[in-house]
Amino acid sequence: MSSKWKCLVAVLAAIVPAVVFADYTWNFPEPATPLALDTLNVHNKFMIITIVIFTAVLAIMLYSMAVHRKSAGHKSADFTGPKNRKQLIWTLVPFAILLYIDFILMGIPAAHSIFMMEDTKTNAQMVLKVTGSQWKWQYEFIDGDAQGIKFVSNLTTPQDQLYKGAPKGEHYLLEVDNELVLPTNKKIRVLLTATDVIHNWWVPQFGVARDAIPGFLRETWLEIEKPGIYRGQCKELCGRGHGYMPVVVRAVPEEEFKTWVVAKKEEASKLAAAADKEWSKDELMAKGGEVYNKICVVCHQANGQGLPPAFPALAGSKVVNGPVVDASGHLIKDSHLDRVLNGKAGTAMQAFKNTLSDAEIAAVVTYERNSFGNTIGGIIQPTQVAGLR
Ligand SMILES: [Cu+2]
Repeated sequence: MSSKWKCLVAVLAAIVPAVVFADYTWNFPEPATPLALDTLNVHNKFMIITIVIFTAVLAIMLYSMAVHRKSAGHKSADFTGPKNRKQLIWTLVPFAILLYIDFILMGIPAAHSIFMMEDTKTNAQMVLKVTGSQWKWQYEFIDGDAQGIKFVSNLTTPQDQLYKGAPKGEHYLLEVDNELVLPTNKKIRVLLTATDVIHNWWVPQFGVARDAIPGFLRETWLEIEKPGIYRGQCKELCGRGHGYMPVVVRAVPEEEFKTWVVAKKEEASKLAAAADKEWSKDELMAKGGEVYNKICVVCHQANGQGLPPAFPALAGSKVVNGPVVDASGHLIKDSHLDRVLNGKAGTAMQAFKNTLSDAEIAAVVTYERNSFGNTIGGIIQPTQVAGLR
């Protein structure tokens, strides 16, 4: 072997094992649904086919270039035009091979995957509605025992880790307060929409990533085969907090799911009862701080200074320090409470009336009016919010 070839072999010997035994994270995560498995198989099959074609074509090219080179005495052929039989065959045979590979070897499995993806209804046993909004996911069970369960899932990664350089936790940016709990081995039809901009509900292990578009209802489906915690993210750039709206799904066996449904319903009725009682200022401030640090802090910042001009400061704000109801008890337009309930059109300030409870809204408004140096002093009761919605 010439020294050039020896050198080439040595380089390949160094690279190949590194590629073969590369870290698993270079590959797809372990599929957890039939859909993910099917698309993974399609991917693997395509990779093999393209590697074979690439190797064969490259080998023929390199061989021809090396063996039939000019310096070895070869001359270029001068035949041309469609009437040359040899040239016609040289063109049509590879064309036929590629046609076969594209339509049969690759086309059939790809079509199978696509039909499978689109078939959200056959044997579906449950319907889940997922709504994306800046920057959180809302889940709602539409039918069955879990019907009526509706909650918002917010990022829980602490502010210190996000902004102050504290060491990152194991599930940095992939952790939430309310995980979506789903039963295993059940076909779940998932309806997707959004309230503001386009988001995308993506869990890699489910093989599912579908845009959630405002004004449209789109669908996909899941059938999770193994209990466990599955993490994903929004996959459509949706604004400043795009990286702060993870998806966390806890898949549990049917029985455990039923227990969760009962507990979640109890929690909801407790929340409803809490909205009816009179809250003390301390209770409102405590709850309000919790809500603020989960939801408002992304834009308005922990110190209430905001990030002007897009995200105005709450500290010293005219709106926050102004009245919320007029003399006859009606909600004042563009007041603090109106902004929180109904949002402000044309800005990132969204309406929270559908995603926060009366108690949460009363608490967070009270908190903002009595924090960051704001000293308006008054408190807002959940019952008052209920009446002004
Ligand atoms: Cu996003």
